Amino acid sequence: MEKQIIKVNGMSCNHCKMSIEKALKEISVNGTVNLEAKTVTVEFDPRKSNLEQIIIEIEDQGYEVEK
Ligand SMILES: [Cu+2]
Repeated sequence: MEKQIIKVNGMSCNHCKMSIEKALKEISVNGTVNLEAKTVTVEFDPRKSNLEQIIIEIEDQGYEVEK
């Protein structure tokens, strides 16, 4: 499993947290949102998912990923 911490802007409440975590789960990524730190910690199998795909998934939910 690969672990990465992504900086994400625009997450403000539990709804944001849940929608991102749910969207990531759908692409087999274990994501944990930290609202205070404005981060998403992701754990994934690099054979099944990749960071690019994860960023797209988060942006599709309407949030801005800091690159
Ligand atoms: Cu929200």
